[in-house]
Amino acid sequence: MEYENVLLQKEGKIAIVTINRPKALNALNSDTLKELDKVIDEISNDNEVLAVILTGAGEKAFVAGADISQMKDMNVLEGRAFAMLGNKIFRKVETLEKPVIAAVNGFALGGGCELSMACDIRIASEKAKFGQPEVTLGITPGFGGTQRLPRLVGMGMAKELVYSARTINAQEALRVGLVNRVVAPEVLMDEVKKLANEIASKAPVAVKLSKQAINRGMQVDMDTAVIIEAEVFGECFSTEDQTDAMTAFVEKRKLEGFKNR
Ligand code: DAK
Repeated sequence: MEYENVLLQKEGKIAIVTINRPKALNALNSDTLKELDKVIDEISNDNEVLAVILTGAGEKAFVAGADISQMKDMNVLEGRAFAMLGNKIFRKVETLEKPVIAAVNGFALGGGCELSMACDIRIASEKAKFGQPEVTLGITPGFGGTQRLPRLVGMGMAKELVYSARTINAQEALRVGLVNRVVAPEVLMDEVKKLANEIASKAPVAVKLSKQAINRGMQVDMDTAVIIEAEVFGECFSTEDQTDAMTAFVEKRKLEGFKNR
């Protein structure tokens, strides 16, 4: 399918999704969110894709936030509808049955920082900048910032960042645990593709179920969490991949590849 504000490319087992409004620093308006929704559905239904990379077009921005010029004149109902739309899509990214890596190439502010946090892993270029500037605009973070940021960096740091609206650079984001790694801008996509391919070479069902177990387990108490882990662990034994991989190990031979999706 053709999209205007979002690019979808496939490279082998990897899908690369690029938010493509570089003139507006890839700000998320409703049209872009709706396209992103469709792109995620397309990827979800594509059995060939085993890992996803999400990035922003151009040199400057990952996503500089929700589109302020569109939000400016929203009334209460429109604001709520916009928040519901964004939240639905970000949750879709978070629960997609394939790992999603954010390649943060520049500004990740407001809704952009929130979009990166809905991804499983964040790799930042040295030029990346993160922040939740909403309170400078008279609003609270609306796409999960008050919820995912404290889960990632802890409540104290999240409160400091949200209340002060301060923008932090990639090294500080690394220090507080917002990103996994910081790399030079010119190698960002290569590094992210390397990681995506590494993940895509593993048993897809086991990766998918690991994501599910981590996501579900983080929302509940430890007693419930270990039951979730046992459930998904058990499910792995319904796959040929588990039998094939363990047999190959015992027979001291290399497995040719995984079959199950
Ligand atoms: N929205 C719309 N346009 C944006 C934009 C944004 N978020 N960010 C940048 N642009 C546009 C600029 O208006 C400019 O357009 P032209 O003037 O060229 O037409 C173009 O991108 C280039 O930007 P600048 O000229 O400003 O570039 P600079 O290098 O000087 O500055 C900057 C870069 C990232 C520091 C600056 O653009 C900036 O401060 N941008 C705004 C960043 C920001 O505040 N982002 C957070 C937005 S608030 C909710 C749902 C969602 C949200 C909240 C509530 N509910 C419904 C409850 C989420 C909110 C947000 O994300």
